[in-house]
Amino acid sequence: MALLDILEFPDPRLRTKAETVEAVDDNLRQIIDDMFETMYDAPGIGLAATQVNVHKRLVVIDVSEDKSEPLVLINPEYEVLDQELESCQEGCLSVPGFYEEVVRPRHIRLKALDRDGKPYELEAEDLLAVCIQHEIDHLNGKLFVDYLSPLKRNRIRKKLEKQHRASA
Ligand code: QAP
Ligand code: CO
Repeated sequence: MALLDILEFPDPRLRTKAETVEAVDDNLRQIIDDMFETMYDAPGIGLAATQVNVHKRLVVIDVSEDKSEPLVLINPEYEVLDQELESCQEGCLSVPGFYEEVVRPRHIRLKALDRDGKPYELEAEDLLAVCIQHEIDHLNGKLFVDYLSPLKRNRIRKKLEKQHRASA
């Protein structure tokens, strides 16, 4: 097991579109284990492979309070189940220290492969639904700050760039 480095906004590598996973093998399971360790260490509730500079369609999520509901999403897809929207305060391990309201559909159906490569489906609402959408955005090179006004996004970018310069 190993902790992985997390890319931070505005790193251009976060804009990479991830590739479909062709084989769910031990090599991929090693990355999955390292991603869970990295997410729990942070601590966070979701981490996409893009954030650790692995450009495969792979996400780990656990929205429980006690690390009891680990979810692996390989090649995930979702459909919106009803038109109801919900505003949720979102954060991101790639945008540390910033939290903003984002509006998204509140009820979705997810289809993905699990860590054995087996297909599954689940319906998700509220925090889990938001988290799934946030993480799948990462696989498409999209960040929650893209939903904010350019003014807010640029403020966040400048503050993070300043921190990155200070720690370099
Ligand atoms: C995505 O984000 C998410 O700024 C997962 O300093 C977040 O796990 C979806 C984190 C909220 C829905 C609602 C953020 C940790 C963790 C930070 C995370 C930080 C330390 C973010
Ligand atoms: Co994120």
